[in-house]
Amino acid sequence: MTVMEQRGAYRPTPPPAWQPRTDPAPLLPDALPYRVLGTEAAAKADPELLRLLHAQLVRGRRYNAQATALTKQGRLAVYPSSTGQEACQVAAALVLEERDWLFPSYRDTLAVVARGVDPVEALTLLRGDWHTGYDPYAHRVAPLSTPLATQLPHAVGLAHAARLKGDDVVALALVGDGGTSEGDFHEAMNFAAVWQAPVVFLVQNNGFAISVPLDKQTAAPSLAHKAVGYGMPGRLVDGNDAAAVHEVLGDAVRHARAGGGPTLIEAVTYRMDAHTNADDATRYRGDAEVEAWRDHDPILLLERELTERGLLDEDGIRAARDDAEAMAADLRARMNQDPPLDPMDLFAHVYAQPTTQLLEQETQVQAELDAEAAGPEGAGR
Ligand SMILES: Cc1ncc(C[n+]2csc(CCOP(=O)(O)OP(=O)(O)O)c2C)c(N)n1
Repeated sequence: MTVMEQRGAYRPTPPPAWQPRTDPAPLLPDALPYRVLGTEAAAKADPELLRLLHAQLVRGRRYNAQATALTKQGRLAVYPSSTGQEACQVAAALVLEERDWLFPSYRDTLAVVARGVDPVEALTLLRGDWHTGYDPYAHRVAPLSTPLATQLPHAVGLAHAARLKGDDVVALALVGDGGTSEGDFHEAMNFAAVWQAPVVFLVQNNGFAISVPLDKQTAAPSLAHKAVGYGMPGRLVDGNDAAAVHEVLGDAVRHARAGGGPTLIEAVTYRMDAHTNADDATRYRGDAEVEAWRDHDPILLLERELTERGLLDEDGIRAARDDAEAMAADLRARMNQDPPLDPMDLFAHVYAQPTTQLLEQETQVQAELDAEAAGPEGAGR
């Protein structure tokens, strides 16, 4: 038979033994972000939880405002505000058990504080005083990560290790929309799904990676859809609806704890302030866009639900604001004190076994400090 005759006889058949490995349908996110507030689902929400969320949102908003003010007074080097994203921040902290771990990015100071870290300690890194600034083990909160998405593989590693050891621990990792374009995001997703690690990824899609809008960042139908390619469920939630974020995160944490593996959640929200106090957001977005989000403010949505259902009155709102003011006053007072700093601390906790170069630098800095302490007389000797 000639080659041409063979070709004529060829009938395409599927590759042997091929079949879909997983049915993708159950992994797909809903078409629209899941909502609770203002819908029938709100009737099922626990009133106590809603009131707690409200108090924490009000506190969180005040914390963001105070920290931003501290940058203007030169007390903080930089602050990436999460104003507008408080529902994600607070829900992330509240869904975790004490034994669980939170892996935040630089934007997530509020989640760190809501988890119980001292508000001043949570700002130490941003003040430029100290690595991390708090003890990660005390509240099981990893350091605020400035390199994008590097916290994600760390979260997967911790979750996987906990599972191997038989510890009933879940890791929750926070990342921005821009962070999902990083290689670390891919590696974390893949390992998490292959190992079925007890980890939950919360993407706060706040619209921008500094000045880069989402549509210049990804061609995916939604960030939640990215989950399907890795073989884990993707969920899409209204990130300004605190009750919805709390519910979706809670489901994912329980799923992970029960051995069901990871979930990727995209919370659709908006960064109301500039990227940081050092950024001018008017250069890349218009007022109309920002104004449209004011009607979908997380505190507004929750207050409306609570007051319409008679679960919160003026006194309750005032109490939440008073509590937030007291927290802000304390933060202001303590941040205005100059902490005693030892420059030699810079060299501590960098490596378990310091490198030769680090030891050389340490000796050099110590010598400079000694010369300074000795004054002009000692300097020449
Ligand atoms: C690996 C890495 N690349 C670049 C940067 C510079 N950088 C800091 S913030 C940022 C944008 C991140 O946007 P997104 O992930 O959406 O988070 P958001 O700031 O909106 O919370 C970039 C590119 C960085 N910190 N780390």
